[in-house]
Amino acid sequence: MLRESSHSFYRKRCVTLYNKSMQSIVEAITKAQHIVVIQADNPDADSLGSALALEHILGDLGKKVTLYCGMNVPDYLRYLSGWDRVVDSLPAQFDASIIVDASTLTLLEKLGQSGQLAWVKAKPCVVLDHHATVEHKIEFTSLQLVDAEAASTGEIIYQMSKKSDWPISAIAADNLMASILGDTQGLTNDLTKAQTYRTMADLCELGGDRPKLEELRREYGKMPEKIYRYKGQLIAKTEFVVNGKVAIAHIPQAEINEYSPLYNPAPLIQFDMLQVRGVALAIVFKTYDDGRVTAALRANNGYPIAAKIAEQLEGGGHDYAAGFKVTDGRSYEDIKSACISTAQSLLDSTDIA
Ligand SMILES: [Mn+2]
Repeated sequence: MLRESSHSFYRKRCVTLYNKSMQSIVEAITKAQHIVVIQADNPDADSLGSALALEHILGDLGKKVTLYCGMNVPDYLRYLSGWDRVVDSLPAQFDASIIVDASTLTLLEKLGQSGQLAWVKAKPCVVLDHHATVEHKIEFTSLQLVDAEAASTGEIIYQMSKKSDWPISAIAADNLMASILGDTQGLTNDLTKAQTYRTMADLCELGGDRPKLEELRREYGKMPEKIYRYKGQLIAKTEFVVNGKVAIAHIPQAEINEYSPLYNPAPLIQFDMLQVRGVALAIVFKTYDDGRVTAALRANNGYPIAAKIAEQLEGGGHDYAAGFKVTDGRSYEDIKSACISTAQSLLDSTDIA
């Protein structure tokens, strides 16, 4: 009983704080005429969908909106029309900025390198994000709405627009849907809450068209026949080590040259590697003629070991998805053995559970 009421007191306090920060954010946006929407250096469907939705919503409010991202929009996201309006340099003049789907400085490196982060700091800057814990938190602005309960930044934008009576056109609804579907992997992962379905239902009523989005996404994900056959080759040479718990694929420079321009080879097979019975971890290595070795690590549910292995090789990431890049001349064989032995000891301790 006591726990119940102190919890509800805490919730109320959170909601009040949430509404207060939303209010000051809406005020800052209302005052600005030219707004820059900033995506971090790892654009995904949530950040791009959020940015495009804001472009439409704020544009319909009569504002000028510039979309910025320090990295190129990856090919697989180009089914979202408007991606080509994203530029990699800030305009000389703007009134305010909105950073979407990031609250860490680590992911704004490009902006830092270009010296343009100072321009952002000099004007009102809004942060809209849903990542609960981040390193190098943005501290130069207090206009932050970080809601870890939201499945995606698109959901936060939807709530804010609804509370502020901002118009959400059918195309803005499509973009918000894409942002939610991206982070929830099509409403299938545990970020998906009842509220997420409610938001999706509202977006449907506003004209969002999920079947059309899905069709476009699949169309852009299609591979040329040559890549389909290459996938077969990669599957045939996949190694299984540590009693079949670790799957390893290797892509040397010659294959990178031949196939990478057509399709990113790692995502081509990594999901399939994880679908092999008994596999806990899938590693895709790439080796380059200049001696560089990179790796993408993905782990199955129940084996939160990806980042721990990557960290051993000065990389990083999350429990289930991580990566590293070694440039100190160590051989591929050495790096592979180091990964296998770390994986082995981590899996030995995980298997107790
Ligand atoms: Mn996100």
